[in-house]
Amino acid sequence: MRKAIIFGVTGQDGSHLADLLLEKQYKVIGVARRSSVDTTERIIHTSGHPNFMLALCDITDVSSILQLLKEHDDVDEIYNLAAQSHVAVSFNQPGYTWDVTGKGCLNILQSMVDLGLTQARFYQASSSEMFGKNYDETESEKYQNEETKFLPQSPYAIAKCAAHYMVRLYREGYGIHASAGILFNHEGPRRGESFVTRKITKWVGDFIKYKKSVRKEYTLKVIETKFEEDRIVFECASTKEHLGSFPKLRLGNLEAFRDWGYAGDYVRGMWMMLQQDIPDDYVICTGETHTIKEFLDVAFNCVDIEDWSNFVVQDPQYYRPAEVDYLRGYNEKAKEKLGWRPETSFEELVKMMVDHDLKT
Ligand code: NAP
Ligand code: G4F
Repeated sequence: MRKAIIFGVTGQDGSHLADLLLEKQYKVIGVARRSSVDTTERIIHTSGHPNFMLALCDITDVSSILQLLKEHDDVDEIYNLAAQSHVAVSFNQPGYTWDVTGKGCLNILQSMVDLGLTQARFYQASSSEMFGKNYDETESEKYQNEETKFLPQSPYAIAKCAAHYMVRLYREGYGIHASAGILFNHEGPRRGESFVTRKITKWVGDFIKYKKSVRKEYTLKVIETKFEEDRIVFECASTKEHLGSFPKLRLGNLEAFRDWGYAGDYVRGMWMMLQQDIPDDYVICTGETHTIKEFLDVAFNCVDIEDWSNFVVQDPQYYRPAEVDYLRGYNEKAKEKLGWRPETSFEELVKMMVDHDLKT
């Protein structure tokens, strides 16, 4: 039975990857860090699985990595998905982001070398954020691929670049089978609630549930919707009695373009990279790009709201000191060499997330 270690198993991708590897009959060692609250919500369904084991380790603490790897020195595949992964947060906590997102990767790679774990294959979660402001251009399109130069725009992206170069160094310098997936944004119902896609779908779900609860409580009244500066107000059409209100959705820059795919599709790409004889770096993306405004269009359309402008407030607190304006990947290498392709369309992704947030 093949054995895999997943650093960051409690995160969105870690939980999808654990599902995939368990399906493939791996023994999975899922690594979580110590927390005062339960962080296993996304992997709760794996608890009790005979091939799944949870281990405690923090990637900023080399001794804890060494301990873990010594205990599992027969490991076949090591996936580093652990990170302080929020770009906006990285501007407020740059040093911490560096320690986790940048140095954490080095800590794992060097521990592999120190322990002589050269049989194990390594995956690093690199990011399209590394391209930052840069893209390549033909007459008809703008895109990023494996050859596009990095021009990072945040402490997060700079830490990811450092880790990415570290992977190449340990591959070439120490002969480790280390690959990096340059993944473009990927989302789904397990996405953290402060990333823009999930923030939108969660708000839509909560708003519709709230509206239904007002309707249920005031079944005999004709209800009118009024838009105030910060809130959506429900009142009785005839008496103007206040029946309830809901805060508007507060967002930052709505003009940025992102290449959004489904996380469940992307973890397949990670696994495929480690099945290759030769380690390498691959872009994983859909090849389509949409603005946040377009995401809003589709999400609000799912609940039959055609114009979202009255429901959204643009709030300067969500603007970043530096922005990544345009991300659109080119996935030919992954298609050709790995046989990977995305299976979920943009519209299917948004609908999947809205449907989930309407139910929960
Ligand atoms: P996520 O949901 O934020 O998950 C991050 C994981 O890292 C969580 O399990 C977190 O644990 C863990 N972690 C944080 N600090 C740690 C530490 N010091 N030691 C050990 N574990 C630690 O991120 P994701 O969306 O699944 O992304 C997975 C990886 O891919 C990240 O490295 C991210 O930067 C990268 N990436 C993501 C995307 C995307 O669009 N999702 C695109 C490109 C690259 P807690 O649960 O305790 O917080
Ligand atoms: O959803 P976001 O926070 O994702 P971002 O910054 O693109 O980063 C994500 O994808 C990267 C891959 O490219 C990963 F490496 C990284 O770990 C993370 O998963 O923001 C997307 C866009 C930005 O342009 C942001 O300025 O949405 C804009 N935005 C507008 N209003 C907002 C908001 N972002 C957030 N988080 N919250 C808002 O209210």
